[in-house]
Amino acid sequence: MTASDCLFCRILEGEIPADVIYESDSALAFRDINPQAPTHVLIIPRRHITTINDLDAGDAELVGSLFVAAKEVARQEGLADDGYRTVMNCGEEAGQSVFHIHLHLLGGRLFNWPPG
Ligand code: DGP
Repeated sequence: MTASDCLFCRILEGEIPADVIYESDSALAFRDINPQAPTHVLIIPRRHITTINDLDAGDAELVGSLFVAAKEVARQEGLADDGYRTVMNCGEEAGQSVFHIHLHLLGGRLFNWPPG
């Protein structure tokens, strides 16, 4: 997959609009188009990585930066004290539909466990 085929690469390039709420050198966060909670934000790396299966040891810092971004977005959105969920789906059976890794940040309601 090239950047031009990837929806999230196109959002990163500004070719497709998104409601961006946080940016860092390595990550971008924007509101999910189909929210599953009052707050539903997607945090993506600026570099295209298709799935978790494609990660290398050298990507550890990049993946960590997604969680640092999640913490900051949760604070911005007022979720830090009550709690929130982070999820990264890998592959079709887990529900991954966009093949550029992304961390879902969901908050503002109660969540069940185990997830469906
Ligand atoms: P997943 O199913 O884990 O791959 O999550 C993909 C998410 O991406 C899903 O919750 C819907 C969201 N999404 C799909 N297309 C767009 C889009 O064009 N803009 C935004 N903001 N979100 C999108």
